[in-house]
Amino acid sequence: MIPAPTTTIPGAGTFTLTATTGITTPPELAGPVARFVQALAQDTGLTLTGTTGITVELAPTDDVPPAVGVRADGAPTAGTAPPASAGGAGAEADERYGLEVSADGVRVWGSTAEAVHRGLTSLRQLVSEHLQDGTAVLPAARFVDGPRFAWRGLSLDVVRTFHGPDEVRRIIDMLDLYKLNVLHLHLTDDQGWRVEVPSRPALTEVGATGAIGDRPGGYYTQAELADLVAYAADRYITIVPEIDMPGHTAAVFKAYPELAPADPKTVELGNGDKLHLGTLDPARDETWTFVEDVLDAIIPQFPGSAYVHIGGDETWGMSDEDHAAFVEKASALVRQRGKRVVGWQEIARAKLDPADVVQYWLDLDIDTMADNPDAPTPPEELLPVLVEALRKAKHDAPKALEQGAKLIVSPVTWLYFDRPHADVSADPEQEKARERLGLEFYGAASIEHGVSWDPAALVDPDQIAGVEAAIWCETITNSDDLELLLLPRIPGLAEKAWSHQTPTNWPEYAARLARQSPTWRNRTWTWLQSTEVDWK
Ligand code: TNX
Repeated sequence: MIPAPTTTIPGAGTFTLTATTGITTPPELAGPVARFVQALAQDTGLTLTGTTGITVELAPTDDVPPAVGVRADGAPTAGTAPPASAGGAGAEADERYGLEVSADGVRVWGSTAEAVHRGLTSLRQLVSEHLQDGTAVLPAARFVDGPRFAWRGLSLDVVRTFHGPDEVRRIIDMLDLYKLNVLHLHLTDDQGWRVEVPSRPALTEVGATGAIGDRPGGYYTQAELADLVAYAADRYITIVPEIDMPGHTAAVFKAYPELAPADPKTVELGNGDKLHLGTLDPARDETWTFVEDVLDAIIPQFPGSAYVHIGGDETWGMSDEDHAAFVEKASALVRQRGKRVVGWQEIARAKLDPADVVQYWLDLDIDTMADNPDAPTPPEELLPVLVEALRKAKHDAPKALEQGAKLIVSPVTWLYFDRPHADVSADPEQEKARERLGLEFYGAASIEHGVSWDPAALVDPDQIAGVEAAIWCETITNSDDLELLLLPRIPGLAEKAWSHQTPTNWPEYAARLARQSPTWRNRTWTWLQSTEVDWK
């Protein structure tokens, strides 16, 4: 199984699961059970039609430690008091479950429907691993399991390449299979605006038309987003919206030129892409009318998220004072609307509230990265603007912690899935795609590299809000490209975010990873067929 369960106790005997197996369930668990049956059929082709064999029930499992960090839906994790700030969902969200296979049958339990859902996800993986000709002979065992971190996410860039709702649902399915519970949608950036704001129609009519180069633009209608939010919520995944401000706003300026600086400059990056230097101006009233219009339209579309991500990153050319003024006012507007603030680490240069969450991404030390074998290799000549950004970034995480905020761990070195793959594909066609995918200046990273770290070695676990990977789509042109960079990296993310088992033993992990491929094949997910893994 991936992520590895907290405890596994082998038993005696086996249970044989076939299409004539069925599930006994109390009515409160009918939803998770129906979705399990459907997902198992998609994973394996096996449709359960019987009435007995698997029993699910609501029963507490507190014999593994509760998760550390915060939840994106604002619910307190097991064992923590509800946070005082507004926006919390109230009810405790305990994800810990038990799963027992014995000669008599399979039992899955947990104190919440969410916990039972996570346990049934483990059962999907067990069945897939043991299935042969429509029969899964499951070895008896008792698993008691729970997450290490409460926020386990993926940040998805839907701007540089627009990914439509069908593709986003495939990504949600991947997150679900690996017990990840946050999809952070990067909805706005220089190249496009991807979400409807009815009071600001030009954002979608004008701002959504582009992407990088001549790739098609696009945006999610309110109805499409509502469907995605519900699809994710059915799988206990929270979609957290990001509105990136005050930088990365060229699409806003295209739609509403009156918000743009007098002379917005760009810097060519030499790879067909460019940095946009213009930012929203905190000194102008029209900036704040705009931000309020956007927040008032976006927040109701994500009722399950206790957080709004305000971006705050890479405000090229903006003074520190203006950046801080912008972040503080935008954050206040978010809090006034009952939501908590999350932002990229640059927001730590402003005054934070201890309930804010800061996403730590720039783990690169400009002075030592050239000698660090794990870190991306800096190009010979970094643009001066990037050197300056890296020098400042060093102080962000300490500043966040000094202010009492927690960190989402998203280091470029370990969790930027737009690093090229170092592993070679066994498939010649795929090998061609691999060679053009990922940002060259990051340097390539192997699948083994992706599991050879520990979040707790970077940040004290008590100060970790969660663990989140990021996929940026500058080099990605379609959904095959996207999936090729995501898989097999997503399971590695889950191993770090959910599993308590650390360090990861590569041969043991690679064997578990190999057993995932039948499900991926059945799901038609594209994955890097690395020659380092003995795929089934
Ligand atoms: C930095 S990470 C960015 C993105 C780029 C990414 C490429 C962050 C907060 N900003 O705008 O797409 O690098 O990896």
